[in-house]
Amino acid sequence: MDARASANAPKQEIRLADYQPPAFSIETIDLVFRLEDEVAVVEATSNFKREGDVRSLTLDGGPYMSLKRVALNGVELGGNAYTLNRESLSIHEVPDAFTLTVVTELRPKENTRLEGLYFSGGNYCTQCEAEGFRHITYYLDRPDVLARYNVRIEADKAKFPVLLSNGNPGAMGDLAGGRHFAEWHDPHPKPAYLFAMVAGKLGCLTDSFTTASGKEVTLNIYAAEADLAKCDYAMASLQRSMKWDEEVFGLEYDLDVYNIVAVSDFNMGAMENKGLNVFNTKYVLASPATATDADFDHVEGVIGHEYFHNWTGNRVTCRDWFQLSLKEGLTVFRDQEFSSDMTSRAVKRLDDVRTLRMIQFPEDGGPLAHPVRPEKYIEINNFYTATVYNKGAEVIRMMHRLIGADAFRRGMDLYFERHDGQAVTCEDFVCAMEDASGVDLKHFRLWYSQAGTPSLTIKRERDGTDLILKLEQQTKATPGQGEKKPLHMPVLVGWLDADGNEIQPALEGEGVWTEDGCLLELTAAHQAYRFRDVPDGAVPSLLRAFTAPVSLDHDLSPTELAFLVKHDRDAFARWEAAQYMYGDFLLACVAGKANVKDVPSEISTTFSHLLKDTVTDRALLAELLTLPSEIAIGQRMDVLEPSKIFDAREALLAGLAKANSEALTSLYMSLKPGSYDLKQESKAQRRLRNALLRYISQLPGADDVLRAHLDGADNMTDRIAALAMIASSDMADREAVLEAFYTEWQHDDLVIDKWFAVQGQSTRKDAVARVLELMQHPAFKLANPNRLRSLVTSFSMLNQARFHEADGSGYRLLADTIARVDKINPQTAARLVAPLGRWRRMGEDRQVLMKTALERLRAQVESDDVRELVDKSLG
Ligand code: B3K
Ligand code: ZN
Repeated sequence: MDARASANAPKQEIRLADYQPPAFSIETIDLVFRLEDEVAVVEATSNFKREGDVRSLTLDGGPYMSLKRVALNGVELGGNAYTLNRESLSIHEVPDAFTLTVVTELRPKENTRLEGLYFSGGNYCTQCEAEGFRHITYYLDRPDVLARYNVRIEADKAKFPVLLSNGNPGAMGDLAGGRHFAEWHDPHPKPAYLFAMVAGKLGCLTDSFTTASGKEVTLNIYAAEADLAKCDYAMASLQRSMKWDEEVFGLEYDLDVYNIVAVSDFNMGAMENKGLNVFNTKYVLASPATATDADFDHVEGVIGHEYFHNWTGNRVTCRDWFQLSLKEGLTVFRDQEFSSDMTSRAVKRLDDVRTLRMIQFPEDGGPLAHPVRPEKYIEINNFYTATVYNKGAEVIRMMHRLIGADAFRRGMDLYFERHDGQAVTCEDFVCAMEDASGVDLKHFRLWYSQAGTPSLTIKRERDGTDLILKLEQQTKATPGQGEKKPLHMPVLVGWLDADGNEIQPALEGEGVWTEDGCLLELTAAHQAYRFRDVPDGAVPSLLRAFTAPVSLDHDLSPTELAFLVKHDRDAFARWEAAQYMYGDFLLACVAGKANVKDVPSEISTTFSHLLKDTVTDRALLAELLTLPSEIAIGQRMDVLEPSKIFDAREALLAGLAKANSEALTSLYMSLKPGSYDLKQESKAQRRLRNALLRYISQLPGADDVLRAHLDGADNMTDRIAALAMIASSDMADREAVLEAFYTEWQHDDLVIDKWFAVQGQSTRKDAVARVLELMQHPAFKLANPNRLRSLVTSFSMLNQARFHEADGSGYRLLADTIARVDKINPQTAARLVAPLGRWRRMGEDRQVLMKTALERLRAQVESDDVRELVDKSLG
């Protein structure tokens, strides 16, 4: 009974409009896993109840498992009682209520897709979201079928001493032949995508957390024995997350134990399986010697994210996968808030906005654009996107801003009161917010269904003593959505008088002054706001805190931008003003309208002023001194010219370095690190010192400074900052330095990932050849997603100048790699496609080269995952 042989027809498109509730419900499922050397036998016994008007039961399945047995109410079914296809098993006639036993056989060691049950580093683990469970057994693999799970795992005791599944532990004991078993019971009904099972030889770090209501929860982090020393930060982050969710949202943990397992082969960051999170090692393991400050922050953020899913995702889940942002947008919002409270709110906000602009804006402006709640898909795994996650979080953030923090909390309470234990829709969430706040969000809902980044233009008009802000919004057509409507968005603005003091001129019209500024609610395509008695020389601070995910255009002059960089009390707006100030000049240089050697006085004065600033938080200062990324600059151009952008940016960097060499060097010297710790101030100091190093790397004698920075470092943040600059430099012993780094760290996968990444991002002219050469390196593993991304994604997403090499070699490299990875791991291959799809943004020559690469790839594609994205990219 092997379904593998049947035809492999491309998957059909699935539409939100076609949603039908399930025809059967499942009360409980008992799963027995018998893990052998080469195979895993899975016996699944479920209690079904008919809910709809159908006679037959159709279960989801997949081509990689063999069906061994089917029994209904204990009676084995013959082949004529069911139909087995590549992707389903249909039992022809079933009673209203019955028990079905399905036995399947799997080959986890052959599973390189890392979906379903697979083997990583000698351990068995699972990944079921979105549709991995159907590769373990035939089942109703959809998020609106919630069942209670009882799991029994049997395996060799010496090879797999640790046996884990969801929920609370039950019986365990020895079996004949050196084997043992463990049972797990999850009292909370859940969809199959939240199922998890792990069997392995793992070390364990144990601690505990006492909930607000006094229940003690055991916390375990499982990892390879040698990595246990690197799990402390993850454990502390978990405890902080649990406390934060109680304090901020009144949400407590609901099982006796919370288990986390770190595995090194993982498609994504981590997975929120009920009571048993499976994590990519990248987001668990961290030590000062091996992890950067950013890594520590990511560990805290992802640990928090998965923990917060326990309520937003697990207790209340999604009705169907179109509602993915219901859990992901909301949980990203929650993890962002958590990190803001743990670190610096101001810097966290600009980091998040930068990510949004680097990844989501290009997605929204290209062939893969889709709404936060998509309307159709072929492969759901292709929709775990920055739009669903990050723009989804911005949508939640806008609601939070529009109804206010207190009403938002009441809305969350109401949401859980209404929907605990249910599978619901984005609409249900918005309704709870509406009902709790009394605010009408009818128009606001459009953010869920309309794709594309709106452009917002704000212009000023003087009228006597009044100042009118004229707002205009517009969203360009996206694939399949020609007509766009104006959106309902919060726009926070402030006013500064000529001395830089915050003023609050009276507003005539819709809007209200709050602590942070004046909150305008834009709902129409054009809207004007009249501010009374605005003194001469006053400057508006626009879109403070980035209250809406839009691309902003305004009429602020370079002098006004420089003024805002100096005086605005809104950290985000200060940074934004700096970005515009540098960016406007760089764009003029690229367009040939300015000479990069003639740095405008606003920029040079502001830059040297910042170098003397002793008040501003150092992490923010680092960001104010950093030029906008090539991607950010490119987004403001109609036709992208990567090499011109790169050259202009490098030249401005060098120019600023030269003009401020003394100030840069003395500030750098004054920031000599003390003994290493992870306090906010210390992290901020490293961030500033490394930002300065980037300028200093342009000065004569830089080689010695870079080498000293690297050799003198007692932490990975400083080490990798220097190594990245060395990898892009012409330093004579560059190769020797890189080689020595490799030799020193070759035992540590996550550090070697960084070693690949800095070379993937090297802006040296030989970058493409280098990446190709590194793909032959013994430590490069195409099948390991972390390793693959460290080299190839670093190159294709971040190394703009070299990826867009005029001879098309960067495009060929990427397309060939995708074709190879497609045969191993389609999900991960699909995540590499996006950069090639942006050909419409390029000049004609590059358009041709990119399309040729895509077409070549199209001819080799085997998976639905990659095919869906390549087809959309070709348009
Ligand atoms: N929910 C998982 C993502 C699963 C991805 C499936 N392709 C991680 C997260 O967002 O928390
Ligand atoms: Zn998530």
